[in-house]
Amino acid sequence: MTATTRTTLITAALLTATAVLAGPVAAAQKRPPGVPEGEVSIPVAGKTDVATSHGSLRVLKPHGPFGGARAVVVMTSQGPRTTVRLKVTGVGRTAAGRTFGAHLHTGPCVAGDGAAAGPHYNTDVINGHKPVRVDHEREIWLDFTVGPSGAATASTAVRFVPRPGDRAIVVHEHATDHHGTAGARLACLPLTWH
Ligand SMILES: [Cu+2]
Repeated sequence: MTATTRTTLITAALLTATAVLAGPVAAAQKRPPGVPEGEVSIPVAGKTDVATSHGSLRVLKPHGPFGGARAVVVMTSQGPRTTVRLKVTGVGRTAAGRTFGAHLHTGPCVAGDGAAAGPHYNTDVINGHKPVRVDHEREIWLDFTVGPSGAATASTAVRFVPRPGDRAIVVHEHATDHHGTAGARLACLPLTWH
C-alpha cells in the first residue's frame, strides 16, 4: 500500500464517521422549515387587537359629569397577556381632580340601565375557580383621575384573555376599593367582540 492510498482510505473512514454523526445531530436541532442551518428561531407571539370601542359614554345615572363625555378603549393581547387602555375626554369640569372607578363588566352597556351591565368580568368566576378572588389581576380595573381639561387615561395588564361577548366598561362614582366596589354606576361604554 502506497502512502497516497493509505491517506485516501483514512479520509474515507473519517467521512463515513461524519455522515453517521450528522444524522442524529441534525435531527436533534429540530430546525423549523425555512430557517437556515446554524440560525436559532425564537417564536414570538404577535400582538393582537382583541377589541376596540370609541364614542359617547352612555349615561346610567343622570346629572353626573359624564353627560358630554367620550371614551376610547383598546384591548390587545400578546400570548396569555392582555393590555387594556382607556381614554376619557369631555368630562364635566366639576369632576376635575376626582378619581372614578372603571371596570370591564360581563354584560352590555345600556343607557339608563346600570344593572344590565351585570357583574365585573372576573376570570375566577368565568373559569369556575374557587374561592373567587377579587383584585386587579383577576378583573380589568381602569380607575382614572380627571385632569383640569376634563380628560383622563388609564391602563392595566392582566395574565388572561377575556372571553368574547357583548360587554361594557362601566364608570363608577368612587375609586375602586380592595373589595372591588366603587359605588353607583354613572356611565358606560360598550365593548363588543367575537
Ligand atoms: Cu364596575
